[in-house]
Amino acid sequence: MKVIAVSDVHLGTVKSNEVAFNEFLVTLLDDHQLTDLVLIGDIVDMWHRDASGIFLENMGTMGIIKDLQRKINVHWVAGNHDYHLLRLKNRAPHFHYPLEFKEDLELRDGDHTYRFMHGHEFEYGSELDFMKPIMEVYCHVMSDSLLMMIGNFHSGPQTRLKENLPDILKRAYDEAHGKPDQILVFGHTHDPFINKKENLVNTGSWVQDDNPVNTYAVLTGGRPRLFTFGGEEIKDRRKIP
Ligand SMILES: [Mn+2]
Repeated sequence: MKVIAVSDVHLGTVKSNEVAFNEFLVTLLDDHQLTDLVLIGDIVDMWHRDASGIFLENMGTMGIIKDLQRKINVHWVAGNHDYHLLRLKNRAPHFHYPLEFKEDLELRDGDHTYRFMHGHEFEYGSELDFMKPIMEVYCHVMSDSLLMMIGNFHSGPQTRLKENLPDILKRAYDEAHGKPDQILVFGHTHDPFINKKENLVNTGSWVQDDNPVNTYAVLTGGRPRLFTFGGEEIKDRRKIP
């Protein structure tokens, strides 16, 4: 089993590195070891674009994802910016969506479990249930102009989340703690890392100005690795907490 996990492409926003992301997806078609691709949320950004039009605008990306589905398993875990996707599955079986969208996901690899969550859960904490309908509404009513009026939401997570990043990482650590055979993989913060214990992984982002950028995680045999597309492996390990 070889899993590649990626998050926070924010397709539909001006700063999305969609060309590089599409190139990356195409390279996966030639990876004959690869068994699973996990999209961990905020792949499309419905807070900036029309919630249905965004798929018409990104048919190229969706086409490559469909090509990948003929060869490997593709999973899509919803993030806060594409939370509306969870609503689609309620309409089945009358409508046949090309993917099943999930709130979280576990994949078993021998003695190890890989757990995937987008990570807004760790930002919202106890407010999560309160935020769920709000994330749904945001996917429908938000737009670039409205976000600009609100101000704060418009800035990228590396700016916006700076102050609560320690809290987010602490909650992620608590979620992963005491589960020796599990690796927790999340995104949302646009801050890619693997911790020293190698049981907590953040997949980073594909958004301009983030640094490092265009990052993805590879999971094989219960071991995570982090790479920059077209660049180097990120080998340093962060102490969390
Ligand atoms: Mn997010």
